[in-house]
Amino acid sequence: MLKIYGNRQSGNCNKVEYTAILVGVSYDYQVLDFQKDLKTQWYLNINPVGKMPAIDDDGFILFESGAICKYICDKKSSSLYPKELKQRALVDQWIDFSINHVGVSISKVAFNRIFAPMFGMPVDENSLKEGLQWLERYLPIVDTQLGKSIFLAGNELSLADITLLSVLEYSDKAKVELSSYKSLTAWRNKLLLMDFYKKVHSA
Ligand SMILES: N[C@@H](CCC(=O)N[C@@H](CS)C(=O)NCC(=O)O)C(=O)O
Repeated sequence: MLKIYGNRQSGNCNKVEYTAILVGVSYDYQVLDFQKDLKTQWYLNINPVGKMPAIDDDGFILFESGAICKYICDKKSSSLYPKELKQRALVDQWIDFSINHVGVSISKVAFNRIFAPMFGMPVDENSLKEGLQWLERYLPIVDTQLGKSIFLAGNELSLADITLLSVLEYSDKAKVELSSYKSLTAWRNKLLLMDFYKKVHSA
């Protein structure tokens, strides 16, 4: 059976679990402790980077959440990651944009507003400001797109939506104001009510 190594405090780990639920694959979830497990030899043998998530699919080991999600979708021939060339390219475009632009910006804000204070580390005001400025540039792009189609890469739910949703996982705690982005907020509220999301967040 597919084994997922992760922790439900992590957006990247949740993205993998959302995908597993949506494609209908059975899995065994091994909860990892951020402090105790990641740099142990047994886990470094699974993911030499010492980060989560990772999977073990009957001996096939994989790390990097994006690669894992695509593997799970393709294994189940799921339309969540479409096969058709151009539709897949659009899904990949929004996955990459969500991670490399929205995600990187939110990480700067989340680090300085949540994790630095939590771990007694200095807050980098410049990095925080930069993250917020970048979000002002990038969030309107997804908001506009979600005003044109029901989901991010068209009118079907795809891995692009799951990726953006997981990138936004810390937005509330990091006090990133999304309410002015009407289409994005309506899209997110719809996903938050779906069974896959509720299942992970009630586990
Ligand atoms: N690019 C990696 C990022 C993995 C990552 O940064 N994981 C975080 C949790 S979201 C982690 O394990 N952090 C603990 C650490 O760096 O010690 C992926 O998408 O899987």
